[in-house]
Amino acid sequence: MYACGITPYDAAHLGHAFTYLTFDLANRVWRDAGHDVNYVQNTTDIDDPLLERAEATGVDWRDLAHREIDVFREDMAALRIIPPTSYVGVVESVDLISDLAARIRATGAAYEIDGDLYFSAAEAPEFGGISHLDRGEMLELFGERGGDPGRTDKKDPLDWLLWRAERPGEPAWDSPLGRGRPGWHIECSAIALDRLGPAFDLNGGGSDLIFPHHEMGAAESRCVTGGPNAHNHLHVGMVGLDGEKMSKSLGNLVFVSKLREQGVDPAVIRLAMLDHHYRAPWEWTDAELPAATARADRWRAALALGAAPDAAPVLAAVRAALSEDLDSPGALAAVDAWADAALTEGGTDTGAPALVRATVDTLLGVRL
Ligand code: 5CA
Ligand code: ZN
Repeated sequence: MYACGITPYDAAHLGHAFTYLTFDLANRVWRDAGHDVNYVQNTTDIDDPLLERAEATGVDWRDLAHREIDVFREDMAALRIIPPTSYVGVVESVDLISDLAARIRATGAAYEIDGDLYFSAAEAPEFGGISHLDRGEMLELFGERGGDPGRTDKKDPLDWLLWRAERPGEPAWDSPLGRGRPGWHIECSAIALDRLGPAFDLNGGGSDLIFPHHEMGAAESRCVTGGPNAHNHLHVGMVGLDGEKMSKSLGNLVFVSKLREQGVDPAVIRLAMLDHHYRAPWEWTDAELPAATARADRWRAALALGAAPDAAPVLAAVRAALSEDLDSPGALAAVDAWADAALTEGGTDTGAPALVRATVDTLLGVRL
């Protein structure tokens, strides 16, 4: 599977964490089923927002990226998110990305404007098949999410950049397309194609990436393979704060690293996120941490008992919930029911606490 990784110009917020938690659940379910999971995640270590933040704060863009990548990986480890099989940066992949851009150009689906290479949306069969938006919605989202619908010398406002010719003061690399740097979408289609091949099992990220990112990336991949990039797409609902999507550009952020600094137990942060189903957007509020802390306390008390009700049904219920579209709230409810019964009615199974502990640790990633 492939999950779109961070653009490392700021620390990871709860929205990022929720997206990677969702992929972590998929990873755990597959591993539990005995599969060998090849999980690839990119790092957008060169892009406009990173260069802008580096410029604004007087830091070298490479130093900024390295610093934020380190914090991100510490946060993910604290949240017990199993690392991908490979993290792949864009800077280390420039050759492979420019190679895909050159292959696309060779098919005739791309054209040049002053050294910038554009994918022609008119040359993308099945364009729209992932996002199902009308053209007006596409144009609006394209403008909001890194596209350039206002560039008037393109054939179609929706045509997107594959390769950006060198600009003064911007980093650039030599390539068959001239000196420049990759456009955004092609980094993911090139890295996924290289590491996972065509038609891998699961591609995704947050729902803000459905359009344009995943639609355009899929078109690039289809252009050279003739088929879908992935059999399934997973998009995680946006986590919001105060009525807005939590986003680095809006600045309404709750950082995982800040919560950790404040002494919040990462298992509690994880439990708070698990109480939301990945498909639905939700809001982080001040009620999240107290509720998750109370749940962790109840579970810990039940796990500390010498004997408790039989735990085999808990394991079965957690597996069943997760296999039903990663229903993490349903999985928590199954453990709640067991903990409540253990604490109020007691039980006779001396092995039960250990089995529940292992279930919660392995399948939900919560170590208590
Ligand atoms: N580097 C690109 C993907 S190639 C990117 O979108 N980076 S990011 O840092 O902006 O986001 C990293 C991941 O977190 C993406 O999968 C994105 O969809 C997801 N994400 C961003 N904001 C939120 C949010 N508020 N709620 C849930 N997921 C989010
Ligand atoms: Zn991506």
